[in-house]
Amino acid sequence: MGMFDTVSDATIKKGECTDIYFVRTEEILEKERINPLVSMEVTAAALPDTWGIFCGLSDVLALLEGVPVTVDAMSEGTLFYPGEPVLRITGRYRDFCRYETAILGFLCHASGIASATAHIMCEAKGKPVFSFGSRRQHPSIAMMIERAAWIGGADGVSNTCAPPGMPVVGTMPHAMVMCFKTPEDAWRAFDRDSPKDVPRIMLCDTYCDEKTESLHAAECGATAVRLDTPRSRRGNMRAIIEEVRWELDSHGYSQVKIFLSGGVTREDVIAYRDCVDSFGIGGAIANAPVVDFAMDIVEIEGKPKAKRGKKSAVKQVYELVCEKHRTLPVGQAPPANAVPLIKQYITGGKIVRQSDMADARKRVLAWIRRATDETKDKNNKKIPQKKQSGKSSA
Ligand code: PCP
Repeated sequence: MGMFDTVSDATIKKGECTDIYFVRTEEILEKERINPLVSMEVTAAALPDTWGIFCGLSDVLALLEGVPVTVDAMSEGTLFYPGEPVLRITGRYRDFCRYETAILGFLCHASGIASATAHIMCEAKGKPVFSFGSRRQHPSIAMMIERAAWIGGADGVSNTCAPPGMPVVGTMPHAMVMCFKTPEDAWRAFDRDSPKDVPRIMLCDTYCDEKTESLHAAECGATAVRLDTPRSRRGNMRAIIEEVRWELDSHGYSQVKIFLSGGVTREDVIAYRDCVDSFGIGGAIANAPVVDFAMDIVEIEGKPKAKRGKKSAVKQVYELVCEKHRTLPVGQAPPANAVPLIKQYITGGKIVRQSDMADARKRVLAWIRRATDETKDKNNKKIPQKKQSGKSSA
């Protein structure tokens, strides 16, 4: 037993963090001398949104390295739709049956966080969003949360245990403000003592009205004010934000930005993206609903076979230029210019391709850009065109 209520890496790697029915299945199949060659695919029958972002493969590769199986998968950061296989394992069933629990756990959780982040980023329309939610989950998985949020397109993360390669950012807690005699003392100390590259974002809701504290913070050198207004005080958050903006502008602080945090949801991002400069989001990222992936046999001894509700045969998913993805059985010719999305990552227990976090993020950022441009185009098309009649209707 470790110090905390967590399962060790070694236990997970041995396949000992599993559902009991897999252990019993292994024993029964062994006694009966049954160990068929199977292909199993991971799919989500439904998603909370129209699309999801595939994430968590790097942990699956670490788990299955050395297990005599072949693993084909979409790259991390790939957009997927319900029903599409995102990962396939081929091997003797008894050799990997006990790993299903951990495999699904890795993929369901990380993909849930990456998907929620990507949807939020699409709605933010270019306004920076930071992942502040590692405190909403067990600390032992903070690295996974921040990695998935980064792959999903977040502009930075707050936990110091984030994997290398992403900005670790933060402002100041209410507790720090309260350790000083006045908020002004706290803001001045923050400005005095913080490294030069730390943005001077001052928390402005500890004791007084946001407008009053924001003006005082601006006088103390704030480059941005963080509004983390408690629920009990949020009569009309938009009115509060607009009032803060108005007063900052009219007192000569138009360069001071507004940073919103505290229970911010995707709906809040849509509601306030026009009047807020950046967002700090905790629960809506870290507590995102998991993707309901399932892992099912689709072939036994090279022959298509599936339970009801699932499509048999090993499949490839293709990206097409002018339509959504298309899923076809492996071996069936794809349409011209179709790009296969499933690649081999493990061959006979050996990792033959690594999953790269930076590449995964690039894929998601390209999609967010595309989705944002498509919305812009749609909105532009909605603007009624003036008739070229030569007459003006004043
Ligand atoms: C925390 C942090 C962010 C919150 C949590 C993000 O606020 O400062 O604003 O998580 P959420 O989106 O799930 O709310 P507090 O709990 O007020 O903590 P502190 O006073 O330390 O800022």
